[in-house]
Amino acid sequence: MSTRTTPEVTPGWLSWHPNPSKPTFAPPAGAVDAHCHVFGPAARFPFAPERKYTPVDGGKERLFALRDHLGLARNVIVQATCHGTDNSALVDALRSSGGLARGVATVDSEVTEDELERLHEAGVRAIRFNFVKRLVDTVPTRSLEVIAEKIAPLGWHVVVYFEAADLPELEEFFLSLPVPLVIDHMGRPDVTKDPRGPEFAEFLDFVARSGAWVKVSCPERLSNTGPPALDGERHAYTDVVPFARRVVESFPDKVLWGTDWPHPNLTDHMPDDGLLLDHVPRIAVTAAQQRALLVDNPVRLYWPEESA
Ligand code: 0GY
Repeated sequence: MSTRTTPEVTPGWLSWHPNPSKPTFAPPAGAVDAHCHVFGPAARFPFAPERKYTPVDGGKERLFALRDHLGLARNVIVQATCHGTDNSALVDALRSSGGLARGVATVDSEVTEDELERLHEAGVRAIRFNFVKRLVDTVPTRSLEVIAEKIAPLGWHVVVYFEAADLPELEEFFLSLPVPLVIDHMGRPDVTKDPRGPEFAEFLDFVARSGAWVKVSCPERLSNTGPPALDGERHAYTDVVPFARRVVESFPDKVLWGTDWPHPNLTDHMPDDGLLLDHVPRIAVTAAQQRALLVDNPVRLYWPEESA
């Protein structure tokens, strides 16, 4: 008999939207949700003891049902900090996806070649380095360098998550990495600032210098104006639009998009995932931009064998 108990969810935690709307935007065939997570279920895949939050379960079945509901074809599942370096839930989801999901794992510097091979075989193509202090304890730079050196021969990349204010001190380290770089959520800009002002210009300059890929994701996390106040109005998170549009216009072949389902650590509202998809044609305004953002770019990065 199992002795596992279900841990108590973080007080105030908002669960995923129970009934997302159908988007009015029809994504192009083969569209990829390139940033989403699986949480547990905790009874089968316990959360890490060192985690900073305990979410409501958000398992693979629900994720794959959302993919189909939104008219998307594939997922890139990113290891969430609540699972630490235990990638079991991620690997289980990848293996159950019938090839429709690839993954971004978290490992420590002791990871063996055999373990990396096992992850590769399951569909992992990247490692995530997280620098957001409310989510993780600091990992020494040398350990991250060791990980980057170990994954380079596999052709993997590193996904980085950081707060905008921390980019100046991280830049040199990022530029020294021997693998491609993918930046989560546009480097978390302060969207009360001018999208053409010096702060965002510095970010765009870093992207140009580093050749990084950028996820134009998480308007719900970055927005101060929030979702629409009126039922039926589908134009949400308007303050984030000019930032994301600028990234898409500047780097059309290096942008990625994702839902961020099940949306960890949101305290004021839970987004309707259908609305999030309706955000896409506002930030990628031409059919060519939409196809690059949703299909060609993520396939090049996560299913490179198909674009060879
Ligand atoms: C995201 C954002 C967050 C959390 C995590 O792994 C995580 O716990 O990424 C956040 O709290 O901003 O990408 O899901």
